[in-house]
Formats: sequence, structure tokens, C-alpha cells
Amino acid sequence: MSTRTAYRTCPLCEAVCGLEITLSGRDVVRVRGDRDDVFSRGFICPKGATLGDLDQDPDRLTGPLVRRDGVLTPATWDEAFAAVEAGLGRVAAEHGRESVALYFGNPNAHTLGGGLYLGALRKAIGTRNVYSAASVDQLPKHVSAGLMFGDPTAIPVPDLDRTDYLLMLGANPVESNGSLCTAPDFPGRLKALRARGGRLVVVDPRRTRTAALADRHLFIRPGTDPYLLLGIVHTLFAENLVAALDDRFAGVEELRVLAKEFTPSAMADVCGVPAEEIETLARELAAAETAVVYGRIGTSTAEFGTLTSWLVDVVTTLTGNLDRPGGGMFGAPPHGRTRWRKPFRTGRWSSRVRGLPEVIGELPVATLADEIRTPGDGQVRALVTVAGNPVLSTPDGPGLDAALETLDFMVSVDPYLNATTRRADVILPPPRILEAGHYDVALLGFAVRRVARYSPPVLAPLDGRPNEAQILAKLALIAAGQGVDADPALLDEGLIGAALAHAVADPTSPVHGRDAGELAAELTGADGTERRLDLMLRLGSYGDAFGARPGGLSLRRLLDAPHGLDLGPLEPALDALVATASGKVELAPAPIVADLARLRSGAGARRDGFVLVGRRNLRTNNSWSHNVRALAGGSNRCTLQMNTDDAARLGLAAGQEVWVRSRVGAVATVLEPSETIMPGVVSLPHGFGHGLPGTRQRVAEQTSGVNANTLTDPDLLDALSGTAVLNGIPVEVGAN
Ligand SMILES: Nc1nc2c(c(=O)[nH]1)N[C@H]1C(S)=C(S)[C@@H](COP(=O)(O)OP(=O)(O)OC[C@H]3O[C@@H](n4cnc5c(=O)[nH]c(N)nc54)[C@H](O)[C@@H]3O)O[C@H]1N2
Ligand SMILES: Nc1nc2c(c(=O)[nH]1)N[C@H]1C(S)=C(S)[C@@H](COP(=O)(O)OP(=O)(O)OC[C@H]3O[C@@H](n4cnc5c(=O)[nH]c(N)nc54)[C@H](O)[C@@H]3O)O[C@H]1N2
Ligand code: SF4
Ligand SMILES: [Mo]
Repeated sequence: MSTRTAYRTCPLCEAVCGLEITLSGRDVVRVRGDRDDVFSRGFICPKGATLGDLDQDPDRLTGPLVRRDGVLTPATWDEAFAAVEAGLGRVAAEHGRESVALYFGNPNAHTLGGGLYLGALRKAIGTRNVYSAASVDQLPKHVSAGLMFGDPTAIPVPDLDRTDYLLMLGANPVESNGSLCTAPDFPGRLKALRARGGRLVVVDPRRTRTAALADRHLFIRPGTDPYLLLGIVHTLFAENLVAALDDRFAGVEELRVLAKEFTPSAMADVCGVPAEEIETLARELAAAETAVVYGRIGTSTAEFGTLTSWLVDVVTTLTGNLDRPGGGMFGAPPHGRTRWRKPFRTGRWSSRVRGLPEVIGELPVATLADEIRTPGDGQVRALVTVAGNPVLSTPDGPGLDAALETLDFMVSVDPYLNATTRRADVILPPPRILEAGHYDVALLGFAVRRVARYSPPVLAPLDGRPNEAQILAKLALIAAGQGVDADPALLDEGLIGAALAHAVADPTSPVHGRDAGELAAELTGADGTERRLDLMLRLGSYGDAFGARPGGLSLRRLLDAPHGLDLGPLEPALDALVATASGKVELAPAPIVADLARLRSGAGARRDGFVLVGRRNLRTNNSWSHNVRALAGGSNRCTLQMNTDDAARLGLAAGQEVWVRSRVGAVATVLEPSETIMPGVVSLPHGFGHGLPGTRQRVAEQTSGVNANTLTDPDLLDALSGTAVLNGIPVEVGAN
């Protein structure tokens, strides 16, 4: 059979590589990096190269499942949507809307459905019980950005391609390919940084593959990054290295006073980085032509996640590197950035059981099980999960698993029958990856260049099954009481109409005063989702504004550019973006300054025994890539890494079975002594622990490995953001 080639963005990680996919009929026969892609220029990793295996995995569900007499049974789409209407309707009628909870998982950041329909779903369900993977990930960064810049989405991105000095903490982009910094071929960009004479310093309790690329690697005790960064801030002030900051910045004097007590020698004691190193880092950051600090998951899902996220941007700012080329810059999504209008604050409501504050409209997923288990008014009785696997990805996963079993109703939008979805009453699987269009609504705003790229569906869906966007639209319509027969396009047209009505009435809009109906008629696209995307692109900062800016972006222009459009490097954007009450960048926001008390009180608490951290492997993607045979094995194993000297001291040998115990649970796993991990620290990857009864992932089931979140503790949270502490868990280790 003849073959054809399609170009498409990889939906698996934040690097958004352009792929060249060769198909024979509906079969993927080869995937390569697209050499003509304007952003990734041919880069690809093993996950992208096996996208065909994932897409055609025989364990992917091809139609809905509905629980009948206790058993998940194949059903038609009509039957499945009717079961959702009945199930959600019953719970909401009996217990109120608050009794329905939502959990949105990570792949929502990589699908058009997740990008464009979760808002409507949430609104239609009308509950405050909203949870997501953000509270086991980047939520601290949203809080620090909200408090500093007034906009929780205004997260500075390291300008990788132009910086002279990069201080990286708690990230391993050679394996993860980067996060909150969308940069295909992150490893190549780091090599280029060094090749042009720049410097890379990596701070990590493990000597990672990224550390191996660096000029220097520094071990740090898990959870103590804010001490290191405060030592740097102290030195910057003490040695007069702080850059001249204009009146767009508030709080510099307050920082100077605050930092006094955090001397490098006191900080070295806590974090394990020598005082001279802390001082050297401060001097180097200040002396570099341009410099930037970048912190990721190891600093975020930690005891002081928000404080660390704040300090990362404080050091970038104090050294004069915020919002300038080579420093920390703000992304510029081609579909435009929605200006944050309300003054940012957290705690607009609180969780019922533990009283944990709301953050950007959600509650900490670490308390979802409490909300399900604890009787009373507002108890969660039903759950909707979209692209999430919280049983493997959130603290005390087994506890959550048991709680899910007690729900009155659960519906999951997910292609797999896995640890979480096996508890559902209805599973609605999205079709094959290649059957939906792709545009990175969430990620292009964190890209290191201004790029735009849309991939239309490569394959038509079989037998009229809905794509993910249509599934989510349908759920929203059902929750809004429109019934199972409502056409998903209704939702799109309603949203388009509302957005256009707003735009034509807005004096600052380039379409002010025009006729909304006429503009709607001009939109192109094969379906409502594409029409909405066209609208966003045309009204975005680079859009054609429906003819007002000829040559500007539109869906059609992106369709004509399958390798993407490069709009150039990032440009300063701070002035248009700051949305604090004062109109200035707040370098010492009150809630953060108050949390320093918690940090001071922790300073003496030196822990004996081991602390647990996580790790990622290039050939994994959280919990759901283990069903691809080509990616299993090799270094991709669920072992407990422990420093070689620690292992010798305990008389433990490589390959030996050991137990690991925390306050919450225990697992048995295999020991991997290693010189690359700091003494006193052990590491276990997350995402393993497949093969629970009732799941269907036949390859993953055969991989040995345990659920690392058996050990993580739902009571340990970063106070300001409610984010779970997944790195720095006290554990004991021993042999049977
Ligand atoms: N101990 C520990 N735990 C961690 C972490 C850690 O470092 N250590 N990391 C945390 C982080 S950063 C994250 S982001 C979370 C992730 O937490 P989750 O998002 O809850 O988990 P994932 O493993 O990403 O599971 C994704 C789910 O989406 C499904 N899926 C895949 N593609 C699609 C799609 O296109 N549509 C739909 N509807 N479903 C899809 C998969 O089958 C799977 O069920 O895990 C967190 N958990
Ligand atoms: N191959 C692959 N790529 C992925 C994923 C995947 O599962 N596999 N997941 C994706 C997701 S959801 C995300 S959020 C990103 C995450 O992307 P990264 O943040 O780059 O994630 P990791 O590779 O887990 O790197 C975190 C590092 O933090 C270190 N660390 C642990 N505790 C501490 C600490 O207290 N301080 C410091 N300084 N370091 C610490 C760990 O040793 C580890 O090397 O990756 C994404 N990309
Ligand atoms: S690095 Fe990420 S985006 Fe690129 S091919 Fe690999 S998984 Fe896909
Ligand atoms: Mo993540």
C-alpha cells in the first residue's frame, strides 16, 4: 500500500516537538523528528518515536464502558452519555452540586479538549470541588507569580537561547525535556549555551544527566532550596551586587532587611551547599552579562514550594535579569494572553474537611480522599476525572483508591482502564491521538520563542465516534441540563457568540464596533473546535483581527504552515502584564513574607534517617506510557536509588529487595546503589504500580514496580499553595 506523510506536534511532553509521521492506510509505519519544524528542527526522543505504538495500542479502549451489575461492559455512546446524565443527575439532585467533584490530569495541558472545554464543563457542573494535577505539580509557581506580578499565569521563562548563565534547581530536562519552559531539544540548547561561553550550574540531590552537562553540580538536601536562595539574596545585598531597579519594582528595601539573618554560613548548615559556593553563585549571577534562575518539580512539590518559586524570580530580578533578553522573560502565546483583571488572592473558599484554601479556583488534590470519606453536608459523592490517574499520581494513592470505591458515581474520560478508571461507572475514551486536531493552548505561553503551529486531524474518526473536545462539550451540555441529544456544536457557537459580542463592545479591541454576526460568519474550521481556535488566533496579539491587521494569524495561515511559524524571540512584556493592586512588581508580598516564619522554624530541624525524592526517565511519561513495550526496560526501572556508602553501611547490595516505609505506607522494591545520589537521600520514580485487579494494560502489568505515592503523605503540603510534598519525605529503609 502506498504511504503518506503527516506533520504533527507531539502531544506527550512540554517540548512540543514537530513530528513527521508516515502512514500506510491508518497504520503508523514510522515517526521521525520533522527537520523542517521551525521550533524543534528534527529533534525527537524515544517517546515521540514510538507515538505510533501508543496510538495503536490494542489496550486503548475503542468505545465506552458502562458498569452493569458491577462489571464494566461495552456500551454505545448514547447509552454511556445517558448513564452519565442519570448518574450525575441523581447525585446532584440528592446531595447538591457541591457533592460532584472534578479531577483534571496532566494530559489536559496537551489536548485541545483540555485546553478549550474544561472551563465550560466546570461551569456547567457548578461545584467548588475542583482538583487537578497542578496541586501535585506547578501550583506554587502560580501563587508566587500571582503575588509578585498579579497574574498567576505570568511565570517567567528562562531565555535559554540567549542567556549567559543558568542556575537550575530541581529540574532534569535531559530526561524530562523541560517544564514551564517549552523548548524542544532542551539538551541541545544547554550544550549551545555552554558552547557560546555561557555557564550552567545544576542544584540537585542527584547527579543527573543534566548535571553531567553542567559546569558545576551541587548536591542539596531535599526541600532546602529556599535556604540556598536566601543565602544568595543575602550575599547580593551584603556585597552591593543588587542591580539598580526602577520604580516598577516594590519591596527591595524590605527584602534587604529580610535577608539580613539568612547568612550563607547559616544557610549552608541547613541545605548542605557550602557557604563559599553560595557566595560564588551570588557573585557569578551578578557578574554575568545576562543570567536567570530556573526551578522546577524538585523545588515545587516540596515543603516550601511557593517560597522557593518566589525566590527563583527574586534572584533573577535582583540581578537585573527580569524581562530582558537572556534573563527571565514572559511567554507570548500566539492566541493571546488573557489579562488577569481581578487582584490575585488565594483562599476565596476553603476545603470542607481540612479548611485548606482555594488556589486559582481549585483545592489540593491531597485532600480529595478526605472530602469523599468524611460524611456531612457537602460530602463528595460523585467524581468526574478527565485525563487523570490520581491513584498513581497523588499522595496516599492507595487511600484515594479505597475512597473512590465508595463513591455513588464516577465517570472518567480516559483511553485506558487503569488504576483510577477501574473505579469508574462510565469510561468515555477519546479516539486515537491522530484523530483529533492539536494546538498547544497551555504550553505555547511558556515557550522560549514565539511560535505558532496547528496540526489538523491526521485520520478521520471511525464510525462517527466523538473526539475528546466533543466528549467534553457533551458532558458540559448534559451537566447544564441540555440533555443527551444536545449537539456539541451548540456549546461552541454559544462561546463564539459571547466572545465576539464582548470583543465588538470593547473599545480597545481591533474589531470594536463591528458586527458580531458577520465576524462569526467569517470564521473557518472543520468543526466548532477549529472555529473557536480560529477566533482566538485572529483576536490574539498577532492575529489578523478579521482583516484589520492584514497578514496576521488565523487558522488558515497555520494550516498553510505545517512546520509551524516562527515569530521570533521573546520580547520584554512586563509593563503590559503587571496586574498587582499597586501596579508594581511586588518583590516582598505579605503572604510570602509571613511564610518565612515557617521556614525559620524549620531551620533547626535536621532530619536523621533517609528522605525520599522522585525521578523521571526519558522513556516514561508519568503513569501512562508503561504500556508501550519499546519503552520498557533498560534504565527505565522502578528501583530505589541509594548512595553507595549508605548501602554499604546498611549491608545492602545491588538488586536486593528492600522495604521502604514512611508515616503513611510501605513498599518493597529493588535496591540500586549509586554514586550519583547524595548520602541520606533515596529516590523512587512515580507512575509505576500497575496491574491492580480490573485494569487492562497488558504490557504495563508485566513491568515490576510499585506506586511511589504509597509513601507520600497527604498531610505534608506547601502551606501557601496546598501543593503536595512529593520530594523530601522522611522514610526508613531496610532488608527483610
Ligand atoms: N511521587 C510523585 N508523584 C507525582 C510526581 C512526582 O514527581 N512524584 N509528579 C506529579 C506530576 S508533575 C504530575 S503532572 C502528575 C500527573 O498526574 P495525573 O495527570 O493524574 O497522571 P498521569 O500519570 O499523567 O495520567 C494521565 C491519565 O490521562 C490518560 N490520558 C492520556 N492521554 C489522554 C488524552 O489524550 N485524553 C484523555 N482524556 N486522557 C488521556 C492516561 O490514560 C492516564 O490515565 O503526577 C504527579 N505525581
Ligand atoms: N520522560 C519524561 N518526561 C516528562 C515526564 C515524565 O514522566 N517522563 N513528566 C512531565 C511532567 S508532568 C513534568 S511536571 C515535568 C517535570 O520536569 P522536571 O522538573 O525536569 O522533572 P524531573 O526530571 O523529575 O526532575 C526533578 C529533579 O529534582 C530533583 N529534586 C528532588 N528533590 C529536590 C529538592 O529538594 N531540591 C532540588 N534542587 N532538586 C530536587 C530530582 O532529583 C530530579 O532530578 O516533566 C515532564 N516530562
Ligand atoms: S521530547 Fe517530548 S515532545 Fe519531543 S518527541 Fe519526546 S515526548 Fe515528544
Ligand atoms: Mo507535571
